[in-house]
Amino acid sequence: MAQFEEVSQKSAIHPKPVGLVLQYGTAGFRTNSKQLDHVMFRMGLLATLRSKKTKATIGVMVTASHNPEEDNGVKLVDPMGEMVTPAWEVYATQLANAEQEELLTALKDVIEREAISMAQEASVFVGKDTRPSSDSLSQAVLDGVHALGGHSKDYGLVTTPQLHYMVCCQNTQGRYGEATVKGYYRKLSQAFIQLTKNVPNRTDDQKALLVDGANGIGALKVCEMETYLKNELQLSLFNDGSSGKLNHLCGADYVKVQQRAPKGVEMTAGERCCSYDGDADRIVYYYSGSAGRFHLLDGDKIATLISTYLKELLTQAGLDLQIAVVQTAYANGSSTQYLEDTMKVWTHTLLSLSNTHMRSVLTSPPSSQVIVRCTKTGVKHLHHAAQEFDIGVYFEANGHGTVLFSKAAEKKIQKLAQDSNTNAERRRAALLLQNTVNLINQTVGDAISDMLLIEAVLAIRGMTVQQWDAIYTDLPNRQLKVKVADRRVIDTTDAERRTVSPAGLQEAIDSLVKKYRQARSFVRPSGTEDVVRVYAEADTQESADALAHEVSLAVY
Ligand code: 16G
Ligand code: ZN
Repeated sequence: MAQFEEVSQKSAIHPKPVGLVLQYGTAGFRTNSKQLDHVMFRMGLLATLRSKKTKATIGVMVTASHNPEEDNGVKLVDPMGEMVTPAWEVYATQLANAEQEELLTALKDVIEREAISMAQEASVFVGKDTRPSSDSLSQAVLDGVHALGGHSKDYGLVTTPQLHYMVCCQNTQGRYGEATVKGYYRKLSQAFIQLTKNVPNRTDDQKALLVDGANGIGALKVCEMETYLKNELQLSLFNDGSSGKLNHLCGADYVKVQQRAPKGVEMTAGERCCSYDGDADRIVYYYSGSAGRFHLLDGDKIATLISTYLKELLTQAGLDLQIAVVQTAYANGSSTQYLEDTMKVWTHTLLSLSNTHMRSVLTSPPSSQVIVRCTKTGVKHLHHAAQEFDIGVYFEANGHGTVLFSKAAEKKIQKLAQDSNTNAERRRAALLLQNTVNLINQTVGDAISDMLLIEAVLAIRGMTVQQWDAIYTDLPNRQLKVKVADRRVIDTTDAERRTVSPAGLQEAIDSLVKKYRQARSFVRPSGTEDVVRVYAEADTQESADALAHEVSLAVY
């Protein structure tokens, strides 16, 4: 077939280094950019097949997120803007690792197994981050798409969540928004302005935010967005890519892991600051406290802020929607405890404090608790778990997360917001909820959208960053990496909180943990690096450090 001849010819321009084996990991392929040309071409092919199979537009994002600038990577985006389904991750690995002369066989194998009609049209959206290698690598993706006769739209430089958004907009015929970068800015900024416009007396100080763009795509895109925000948010941008290196001593991952401010951000005491990662799908906040002490507000603090805000609005609106927070093993023990215990009390308090008029409109009292779930690391696991609830707030401690609303929940909110017979207080809460839905990028974690949401919540609740931080106090914690001969010998269970192999390891961890107060520790093989990760928390930093160290020795 002519189509396959074209694939043969073009694949010769993107040859695979003999013997090279790569894995579609937690978030796609990720390695030194020099090893990826053939992978990109082949992901162009696979995305085209996925598009034919789903009869929908598929996305391909060229990025290696928070990895060093020399690396690159690629991930596929499914029709609703979610990460590609696991069965196709297997195909991705098979296709990437087929030697040059086996490529057509591997391709035909996918076509056959998925019973794909090659006559079906295909459409693929492609985006890339700011790495020097991203230009030629995204071109290789496009070559792959065209070699199989697929249509492509090259969005060029976009954040990962922007590309996810475009795919979702396209496949929902615009119901989710317009599939353009401008459409994205318009939707989010309108929602933000609607949310904040009635907040009384917002001072310039309250509107000011320092942003560390990690010298990456997020810096570029937040700059483009600024005019749409009409001074309702005043950003001071650092690490904008004009001089520094991508993710080098800056960005969300650096700040979270090192627990210190990024290079180049000039912050004065009490100022709100945030950092994006290299493809702007993660965000963390921080500020400098008294005596210059660094305070981090990570994904757990973000989830707490957002879920308490949503819970409050649901109560005010009298909407009985179930709300859950999905975390991973990395969630700080204090955050889990706060959500499980304190929120229950808090909601009761709120109900008893509410005025009689408000109580009278509550047909049935909202369920009093926020449900807390723990899943394995990786956005796809959290996203999947969050889909089970009316409202699922998911965040990894590293700052990757978003909120999902079920279709039924969105409808209830919309109906109430439009109901002119509803009393003013309920309607106000429903309108705030509606704009909150519009502000959130539900396809995947989005640093820009999350930033706007956090800023809106702080404004609406009249909270300072210190007050937000004081909701609960993090347990001191430490993360370490351990190099081992083969990290795959470690097998985990219970959402990665316990090991089942090698034999004896969990018992060793258990007895070490017993030595410390409020302690917890776990180990897991990384899905993105050839290391084993160790996490420990305890009542003091010294104890957390000591425990992490002792557990890492047990891993050898
Ligand atoms: C990837 C994941 C992130 C996860 C991290 C864990 C996505 C989009 N990204 O970056 O969610 O926290 O991997 O890395 O899923 P690790 O397995 O090396 O600890
Ligand atoms: Zn990222």
